[in-house]
Amino acid sequence: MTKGSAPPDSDWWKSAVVYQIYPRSFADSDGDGIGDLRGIIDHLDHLRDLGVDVVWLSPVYRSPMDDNGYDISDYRDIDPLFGTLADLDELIAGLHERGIKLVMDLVVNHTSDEHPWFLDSRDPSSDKRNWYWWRAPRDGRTGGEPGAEPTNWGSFFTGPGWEYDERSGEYFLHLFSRRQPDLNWENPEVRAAVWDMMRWWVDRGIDGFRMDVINLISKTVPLADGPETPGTGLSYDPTVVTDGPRLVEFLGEMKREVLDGHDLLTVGECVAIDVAHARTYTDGDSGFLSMVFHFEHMSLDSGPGGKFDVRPLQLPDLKENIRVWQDGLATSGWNSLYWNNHDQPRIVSRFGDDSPDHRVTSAKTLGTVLHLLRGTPYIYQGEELGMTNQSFVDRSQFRDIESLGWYDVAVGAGLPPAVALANVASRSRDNARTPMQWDASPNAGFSTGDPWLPVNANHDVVNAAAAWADADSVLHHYRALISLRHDLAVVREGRFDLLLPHDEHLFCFTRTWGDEVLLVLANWSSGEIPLPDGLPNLTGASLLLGTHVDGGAVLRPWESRILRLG
Ligand code: ISL
Repeated sequence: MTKGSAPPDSDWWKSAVVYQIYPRSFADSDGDGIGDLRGIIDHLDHLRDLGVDVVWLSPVYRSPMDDNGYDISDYRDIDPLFGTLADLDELIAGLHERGIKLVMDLVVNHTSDEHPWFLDSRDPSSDKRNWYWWRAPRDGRTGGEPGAEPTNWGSFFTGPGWEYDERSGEYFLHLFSRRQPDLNWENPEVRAAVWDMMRWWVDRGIDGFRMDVINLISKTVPLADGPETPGTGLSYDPTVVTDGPRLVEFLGEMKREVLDGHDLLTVGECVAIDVAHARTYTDGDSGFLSMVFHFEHMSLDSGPGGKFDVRPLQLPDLKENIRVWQDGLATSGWNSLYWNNHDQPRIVSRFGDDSPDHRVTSAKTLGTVLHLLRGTPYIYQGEELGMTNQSFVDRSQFRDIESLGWYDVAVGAGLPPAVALANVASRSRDNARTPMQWDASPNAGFSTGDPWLPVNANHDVVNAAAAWADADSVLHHYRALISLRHDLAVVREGRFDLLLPHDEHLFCFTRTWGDEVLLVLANWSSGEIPLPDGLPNLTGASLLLGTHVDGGAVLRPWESRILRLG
């Protein structure tokens, strides 16, 4: 293979592949049923052998765990469930020894309601009062009554985004759970405290930040009602709270105060962001972040009722969305590429076919399409094994605050429980959070105790030990995809051109770099599809990687091929 030109050292993340670890569900070293840092340390060779360059670690900070650690009560300590700061230092060293960098989750739109800042802020005379969003009840209304909230904003976890505090007779804002009060970024003391904390982590040796819901930090002042979502009495329109008027200023300040002078990977999770905003935030000269996570491709299989309003994906919609982002960030800015994370159901069950006949091939083909795009690919733990959704049959099996909240509101509003259950089962974040499947033993090698979320029953077949031993596994395919990115400039940098945009079964595109052209052919269906007219001439093409070795004029179910054109 030709070794292509590498990006400048400061842009090292442009040739990187990131692996996300959700610590609660990765590996449990002490038998309490919950994953921990020592569990991760025990499995570093899995990451090295897979070939990833970076680990993004979901929150391990001190937390009451109302939202599994996305509610932080101490930014500078590790929760005892996960271990200690010494364990974290050992993890950083163990990763660095293997040439892998560490990106930490930065959750600063909100804290836990047990953070000392918020505990102080509850006192109306405290100098921390203005660190959060405290507001009087709506004019003429009595605090605590339905509808007395200062604005009609809904929480992302359903229900009002305000909680009444009797002590002062005022409400505080929480765009997520009532135990996740939003910080008031208008206050310069808040920003200074966050910069200080970020510098502390950079000095500890980390290599970047994944910034939780970072485009929510600037709110439009004065806070005002948004358009009501029919039938709810609340506004669930995310654009009311995203990309606020001072966001660019705050990110610029963060860049000057913390990021400049360090070659960090920064990825901002941005709710409801479009490609134009993404370009502004990630432009190499005038931007602030390496890349953002957007949600557009994750909402194409939902109806107007939101993520639990489940609809089938139309492949042309997905291809068009990917084209818009590939083209939109082609000359300025940079894409992140993901199918999965700790908030999304498993991609092989969602966009692929997780039946025994097609699970392996469809997981490989989904990986092929994603990893052959231009941008930085993210692999979520277990994706490299083709892990599937859990089969949930009862409300009692869910642990996720968002899933439980949505189910209860939907059933309360009259949706038949069986329908609500089916919808929540297909989209629940718990699908991503079942324990990592290491081997075929009773708890999949995840824990010797009772796992906090049941292990998927298919771990006897779907597990890392089996995958390492099988040259045709999803895992080995992912390894090969990662190597292609490392080895080929055309994979990292090449221009993207979508082919056959309206085809309902085929996802085909080329990547071009100088005179080198790669053609990706992917059958996105469980049936056979003949190769249609309109593809480039395949004479002299060579197969770089495929789900099958023997090419022909028909693509078999979920077959994909990466071809170098002659
Ligand atoms: O899961 C979601 C989208 O399908 C959202 O509701 C999600 O909460 C949103 O994308 C923001 O996510 C991030 O912030 C949340 C936390 O619960 C998520 O785990 C995190 O990724 C609040 O910190």
